[in-house]
Amino acid sequence: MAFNRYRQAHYATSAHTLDQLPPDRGCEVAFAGRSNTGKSSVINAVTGQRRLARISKIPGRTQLINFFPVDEDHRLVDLPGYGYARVPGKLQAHWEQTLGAYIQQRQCLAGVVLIVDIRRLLTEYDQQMLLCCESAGLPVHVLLNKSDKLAFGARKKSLLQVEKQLVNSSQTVQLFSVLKRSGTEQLVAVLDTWFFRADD
Ligand SMILES: Nc1nc2c(ncn2[C@@H]2O[C@H](COP(=O)(O)OP(=O)(O)OP(=O)(O)O)[C@@H](O)[C@H]2O)c(=O)[nH]1
Ligand SMILES: [Mg+2]
Repeated sequence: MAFNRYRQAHYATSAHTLDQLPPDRGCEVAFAGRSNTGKSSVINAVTGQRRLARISKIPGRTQLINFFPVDEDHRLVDLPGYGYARVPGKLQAHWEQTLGAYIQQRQCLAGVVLIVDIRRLLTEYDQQMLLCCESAGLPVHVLLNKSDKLAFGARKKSLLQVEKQLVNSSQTVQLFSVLKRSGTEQLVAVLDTWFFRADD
């Protein structure tokens, strides 16, 4: 197995508002997506740590922006899920605004991993996220997570369908399953490109 530096990740801090973010230095990759698609589970899978990010069967578990430094200059960021109807309206609006502003303003953000449930494909919110990232000049890598829930043929079909919905050539997509532990190496390769391309 290829070297995975993300195993060194640890929890550092959380933010509820933009003024609580750590200094805008170094390089960051954010994990975004609807509630309950598996953002926190993917962070645990890629870091090989079962309890680094908190996961839950109940949507809306991650309610803060959580920062996981890999080293002094590189951080993974677990974002609260969007589009969960049962989160009170005021809180939902707060997060929609905060996430939008984070993506547009954060200078050290190098890319966004957008996690979707393969059974739902891209929702309207996800499509807005693709456009938001495009206007911020950020690459997006879409994970079709929970691919264990579909048979081989249906998985391929979903992959082709989402490929067609991407809005530019810096947006890519792959199949992923936390449960089956599949897709991690491909994801690590994308993270390495975003984080370390400039250093090589
Ligand atoms: N079958 C299956 N279940 C998964 C997979 N990934 C995550 N889950 C389950 O999906 C549920 C939600 O996972 P989380 O990682 O908490 O999702 P999240 O996107 O961080 O959710 P919020 O923080 O609430 O937005 C949990 O019950 C996970 O065990 C997967 O690949 N396959
Ligand atoms: Mg979460």
